[in-house]
Amino acid sequence: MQTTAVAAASKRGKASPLTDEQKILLFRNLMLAMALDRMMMRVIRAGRMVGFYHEGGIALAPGVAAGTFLRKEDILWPHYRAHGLAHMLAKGIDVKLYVAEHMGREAGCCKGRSSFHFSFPQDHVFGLSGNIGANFPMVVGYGFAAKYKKTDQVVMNCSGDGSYGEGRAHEALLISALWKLPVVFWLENNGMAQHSGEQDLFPGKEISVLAAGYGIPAMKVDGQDLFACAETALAAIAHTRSGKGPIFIECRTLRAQEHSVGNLNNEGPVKRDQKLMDEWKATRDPLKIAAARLIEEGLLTETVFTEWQAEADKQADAMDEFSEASPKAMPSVEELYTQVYAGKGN
Ligand SMILES: Cc1ncc(C[n+]2csc(CCOP(=O)(O)OP(=O)(O)O)c2C)c(N)n1
Ligand SMILES: [Mg+2]
Repeated sequence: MQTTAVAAASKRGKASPLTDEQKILLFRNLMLAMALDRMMMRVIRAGRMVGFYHEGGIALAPGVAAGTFLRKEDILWPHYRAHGLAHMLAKGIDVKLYVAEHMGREAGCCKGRSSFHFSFPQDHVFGLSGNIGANFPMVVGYGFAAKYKKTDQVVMNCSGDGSYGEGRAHEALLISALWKLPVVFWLENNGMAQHSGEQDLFPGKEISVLAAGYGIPAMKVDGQDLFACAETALAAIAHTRSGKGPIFIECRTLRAQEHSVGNLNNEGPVKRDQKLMDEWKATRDPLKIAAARLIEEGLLTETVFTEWQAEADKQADAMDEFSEASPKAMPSVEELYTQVYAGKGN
């Protein structure tokens, strides 16, 4: 078992491989992702969203880290929580198209037809699914194609702890290891899978030990520490790009709110620990942790923090306004058959 605790590395300060510019970029990506997540929550609570939203809350640092260092041609399967917002924003999608899509507008990335079953093919995000575990067969295919075509593409495969109880996950680990496919298995473990707690789903001590059974190296990281996550992502991407095959990363975080909007009183048999959630929100907010680090390193001041925060909120509001200004998706009967696999029949 090659589990390495890397979270401590980021606290070594100078030993960090991240440049000052990279730290600022990561920080501002996280700030914008969290501002957008808040805006999306306002929109759905106001009844202006089509379909669901699954709040990211204080668990968006791993997503930002996973997306920030990918090249355009690298393939990203984002975790469905916050509908991949943090991952895709960091990879460079046009986020206003994501917002408009959720609001069922023609300006959306899939013309408002998809809710969160969309894609950004131009950015090599070929899909996102509400079917938990749907990523696994897909990323093996992407990885196989990348290797077969002799590219040095990396496949960033992000998903939650809930997906690793599925047979598909184990098949994907096995085949990726056997064929040395360039897949990063990026697990965002928030301790919950809808109504089930981790302890009800996994008999072992931690999920990352699964990787050892397939000979895949694994690393664990504190998911609240943006820079530790980013260092881990850099190392994982370098490992995979160099042809060494898959790698497994477990980011530890917490779902500090309900599963999705409207589920507050429907949390199933697992009683959530409100005190723990409040405590994490107060003391383990990844943006505050990263800000403290940047201030300590002389890269940020309280005043600049406030300015950037206001800017991020303004950007998020502008994307809401952009979406509102676009016509509601109202496909004609003829159009219903376009861009779907099913045909009209005989
Ligand atoms: C195949 C399948 N089974 C069950 C569900 C219902 N479901 C939706 S989200 C979810 C939990 C996913 O947990 P996890 O992957 O840990 O992500 P998290 O919500 O914790 O971020 C489940 C079981 C589903 N969408 N797809
Ligand atoms: Mg989970």
